Amino acid sequence: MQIDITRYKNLAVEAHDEGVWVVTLNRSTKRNALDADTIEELVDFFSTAPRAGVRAIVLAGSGDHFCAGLDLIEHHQADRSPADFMHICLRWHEAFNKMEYGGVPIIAALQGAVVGGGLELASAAHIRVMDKTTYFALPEGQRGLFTGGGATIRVTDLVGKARMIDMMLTGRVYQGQEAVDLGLAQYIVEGSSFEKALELAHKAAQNLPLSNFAICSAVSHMQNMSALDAAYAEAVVAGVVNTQPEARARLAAFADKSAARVRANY
Ligand code: 1HE
Repeated sequence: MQIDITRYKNLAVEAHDEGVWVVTLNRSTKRNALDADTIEELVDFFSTAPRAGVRAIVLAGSGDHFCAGLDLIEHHQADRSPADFMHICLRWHEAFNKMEYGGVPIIAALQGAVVGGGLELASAAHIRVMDKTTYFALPEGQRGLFTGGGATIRVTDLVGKARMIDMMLTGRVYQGQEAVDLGLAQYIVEGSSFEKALELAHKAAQNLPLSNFAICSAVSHMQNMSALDAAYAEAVVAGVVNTQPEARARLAAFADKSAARVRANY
C-alpha cells in the first residue's frame, strides 16, 4: 500500500528518511482549524500509514499555532442538524482512533494554541512535545459547545476528570512546565518542538515495527478492558511480539555484550 501525497490539500505530507513521515496541518491562515475536509484527509492518511511501511510520524501545525480546534466558521455557516453534527463527530473519532490505535508512533509537535478540537487531536498522538509558546485550553463552554472529538476520554485520561471539567467550565489555560507536570505534554523545549519531535520519531523508528505496533495499539486497547482481560491480552500480544524472529539479533547482541546498556542520564 502506498501513500499518495497528491491527494492531500489541507495536510502537507512528506516522507523523511528511516520511514519517518511528517504530516502538517496546512491552514495557518485559519490557525489550522479542523474543517470537514481536513478530518477526511486525516482519516485517509492515518488509515493508510500503518499498511504503507510508515515507522513513525511527526504531526505538526503550520504557522504560530498548532490547531484552533473545530472550524467554527464552517460550523456556523453549515447550520448543521443534530444528526449532521453527530456524523461529523464520528468522522473525528474515526481519524483520532486510527491515530491512537493504529500501531504507528505519532509524535505531536506543538506550538501556540492547542485548543478545543486541537487538544483532542494532540491527545490522540502518543507523545506530545510543546515549546515555550504552547498553551492548552478547552474553550467549548464559552462558545456554547461541547467537546465532540474525544476530549471526554483522552483529555480526561491525561489530566483527570476534575481538571478537564474545570478547563471546560472556566476556560482555564495551561502552559509551561505546569502543562508537562499535569501530563498534557511529555516534553517542553526551549527551541523548536518540531526538531525535538523529529528526533523522538527517529528514535522510535529504530524499534522493530511489531514492537511499536503493540506499544501504540495494545496499551490503548488494554485500557478499555477489565484488568483480567487486559492481563490475558498482554500475554497474547507478548507471545507474538517477544518471539518475533527479527528480535533474535537484538537479544543475541545483549547476550554477547555488544548491545548498549540502559544507563542513567548523569
Ligand atoms: C478560525 C478558528 C476556528 C481561528 N475556526 N476559523 N476553538 C476556539 O474557540 C478557538 C478559536 N480561535 C482563537 O481563539 C484564536 O483564533 C487563536 C487563539 C487560535 C489564534 O488567535 P489569532 O489572534 O492568532 O488569530 P485570529 O485573528 O483570531 O484568527 C485568524 C483567522 O483564523 C481568522 O480568519 P480570517 O479569515 O478572519 O483571517 C479566524 O476566523 C480564523 N480562525 N480559529 C475557524 N476555530 C468536535 S467538537 C470540537 C469543539 C471545539 O473545538 S470548540 C473550540 C473552537
